[in-house]
Amino acid sequence: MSQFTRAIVRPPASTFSDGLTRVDLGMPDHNRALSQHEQYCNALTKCGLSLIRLEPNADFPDSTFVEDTALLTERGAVLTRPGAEPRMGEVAAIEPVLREFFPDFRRIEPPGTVDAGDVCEAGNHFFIGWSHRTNEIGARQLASLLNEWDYTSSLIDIREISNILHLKSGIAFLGDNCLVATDELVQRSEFRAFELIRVPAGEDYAANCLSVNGKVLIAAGFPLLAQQLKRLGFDVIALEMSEFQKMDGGLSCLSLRF
Ligand code: CIR
Repeated sequence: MSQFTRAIVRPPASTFSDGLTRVDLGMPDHNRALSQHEQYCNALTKCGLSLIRLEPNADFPDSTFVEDTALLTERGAVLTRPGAEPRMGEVAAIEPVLREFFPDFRRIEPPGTVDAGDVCEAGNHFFIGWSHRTNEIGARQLASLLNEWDYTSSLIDIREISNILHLKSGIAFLGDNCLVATDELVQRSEFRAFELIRVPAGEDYAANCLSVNGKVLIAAGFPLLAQQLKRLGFDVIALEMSEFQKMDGGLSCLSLRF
């Protein structure tokens, strides 16, 4: 599992509530979102990361979900091409930052689309979700870039799973061959080689947890999964995520770690 030293974050802009969402949980409160974002930043700092804090970008309501715009690995970085038209411009806004830290970054080219929320790193293997955002062409482009860097990958078709936006809305890799997965994903043969932690019924949103330098960030309000992880010896930090959940986003989406 990668050790991280830095993370790129961008607070939710004033236009946050104009972003895309498929869930029906009401309008997010901007001030509450800002405060939840700040707590998230504090948690990353507690995990030993120094933060690269970008300015809020009101032109792109979903731009706080920085994870979708790039895939950062120890061997190289890829600028993605988000699958939702209103989000495509976010990559131009992240490109200068990426260039600073990964001068030789690669790109997903049209007509490929990839949201990096669909990409789950599991050691030297990457699971790439084929979703309604990441298309097959984009997924295969990414697989071939990863292959150049001696990573393996597999494509996971999640188009029929209606309650998740991205692959990582339903799975998370916690290191040590351990994968958290929702009911729909836990039985998939692609994950057979892993020790699987099944997300308890009613707690699917918590599947998008985030392992950072030996700690696991998890959304607050999902006690069963939190207890299960603690019992297994994980050092859990619970964070309020209600306002981001309203906009279909989870913990991993709020940062780019490297
Ligand atoms: C969207 O629909 O694109 C945003 N409202 C949420 C993106 C969440 N990103 C992620 O799960 N990686």
